[in-house]
Amino acid sequence: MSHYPRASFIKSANAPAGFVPDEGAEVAFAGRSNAGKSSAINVIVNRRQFARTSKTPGRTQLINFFVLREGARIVDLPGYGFARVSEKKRDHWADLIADYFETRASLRGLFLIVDIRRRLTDFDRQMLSFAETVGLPVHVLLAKSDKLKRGQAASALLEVRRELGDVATVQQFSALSRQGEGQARAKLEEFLGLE
Ligand SMILES: Nc1nc2c(ncn2[C@@H]2O[C@H](COP(=O)(O)OP(=O)(O)O)[C@@H](O)[C@H]2O)c(=O)[nH]1
Ligand SMILES: [Mg+2]
Repeated sequence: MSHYPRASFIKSANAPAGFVPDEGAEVAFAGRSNAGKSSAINVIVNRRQFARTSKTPGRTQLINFFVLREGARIVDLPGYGFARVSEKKRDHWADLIADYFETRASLRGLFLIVDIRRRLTDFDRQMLSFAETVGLPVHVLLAKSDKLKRGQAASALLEVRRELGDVATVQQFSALSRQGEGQARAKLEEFLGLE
């Protein structure tokens, strides 16, 4: 059973004119390509194939809007691997994301999905800086925690938590074992003001 039985895709946008009306509350999900963002969204919403998962990095260049419940949305932001993208595309991406963060009154929080094996990348630091500029709270999912031994995963969590300090909260997460599912959903609902 889905936690959000009426959840559905609304639309994609590659420019602010295509954003859905700026009402209610929404939480944005971001992550470097292949970090596990689509898989995390599927687990949190508890629906297979809700946000499409892809083994091909960098395919999704659009901002995707989903409704969870009336007036509560999640927004799947495009991510990429830095090396794979042209400067022109990267500039378009940065403009689009900056525009989104700066203009969205309904934006309540950012979920940043990070591959636990890579720790924070330049992509993640850029997303944290977009959020900080507008005073947006951030929650970091250290995804694919099943890929590390328990002790290594615990060290990664401590390391990233130390680096983030007060900038963001952070937890381990696995779409495979569903570790951290409840904690992630609780944080999402806190950001959205649902209960
Ligand atoms: N072992 C493991 N693999 C994962 C996990 N989450 C995602 N993956 C795999 O990592 C790849 C990228 O996942 P995806 O969700 O499409 O990443 P996205 O590009 O960030 O949306 C896919 O092959 C997934 O099956 C996880 O928690 N554990
Ligand atoms: Mg994806």
